[in-house]
Amino acid sequence: MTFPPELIALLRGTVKPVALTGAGVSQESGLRTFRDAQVGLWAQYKPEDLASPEAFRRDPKLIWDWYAWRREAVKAVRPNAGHYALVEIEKLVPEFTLITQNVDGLHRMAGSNNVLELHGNIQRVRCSECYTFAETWDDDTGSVPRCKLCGGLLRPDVVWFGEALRREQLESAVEAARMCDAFFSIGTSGVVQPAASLAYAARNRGAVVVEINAEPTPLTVKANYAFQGKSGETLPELVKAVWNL
Ligand code: BV8
Ligand code: ZN
Repeated sequence: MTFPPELIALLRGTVKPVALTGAGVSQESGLRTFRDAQVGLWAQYKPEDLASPEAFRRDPKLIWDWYAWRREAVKAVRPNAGHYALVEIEKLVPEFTLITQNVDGLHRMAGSNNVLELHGNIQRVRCSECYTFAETWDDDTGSVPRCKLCGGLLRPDVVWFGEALRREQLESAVEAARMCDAFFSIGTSGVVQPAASLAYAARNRGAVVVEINAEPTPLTVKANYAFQGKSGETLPELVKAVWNL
């Protein structure tokens, strides 16, 4: 794969790059993307209808089981070359910030440290009342496990639609996007807010915006460079081309 020489030159000079990833970066690990995740007994539900506090209030067991099913799916996969290429960038450029919408934890598993998990992490469980985190919980009680402190229902530590993102995480992400000199948007359809506005914040501050996605998104026409392809193939190639690895 060849990349425009001026882009290579630009990225060789980058000191504060940022990458925002979505479900597409985990697709080559065998995890379905958010939009294509609904298969089998979950096919009848739209993900954003399940990932909401209203849905949990309406039927906590249904939502608990959906996340238990997704936790098992994550346990069965491993990071792919796209995740590892982002680990390489962190080693090469100390001020690199990785922002992810993914709750699968695969970036950390790959070895990325400076990761902002904007929408939480599916492996973490906490009380829906007193916010206490549960290290262990009994999954086969036939009902939703309860908090040992206050008896509240346990829930996944993810941000549901209609819920605010954690303030410090969002502020760090917005700051990183505003201060960056290069912004990579990787494997995301760019529709969920506020994450989808970060690329525009970077572009408005003069950063070069590079999109790597399997299909066009609303950002494609606004990006300085847009590569339509698989992140697990394109990212390692780009890292090799820029940093002669
Ligand atoms: C909030 C965790 C308010 C849970 C998630 C402004 C305008 C319109 C709507 C809103 C707005 N502001 C807020 C909203 C509402 C809403 C929103 O954005 N709705 C959308 C649907 C329009 N936002 C919210 O509700 C946010 N909260 O606003 O709170 C508030 C404020 C203060 C006080 C109180 C309340 C919360 C948003 C977070 C929701 N939680 N996840 C869980 O996972 O179960 S969002 C979830 O969906 C993911 O985290 C991710 O963000 C999103 C899925 O998107 P992607 O990751 O991009 O995945 P997708 O499948 O869509 O696309 C994959 C792409 O990859 C595709 O393009 C595909 O082509 C590509 N691809 C596939 N394979 C590959 C590939 N690319 C490269 N390589 C491959 N191999
Ligand atoms: Zn509690």
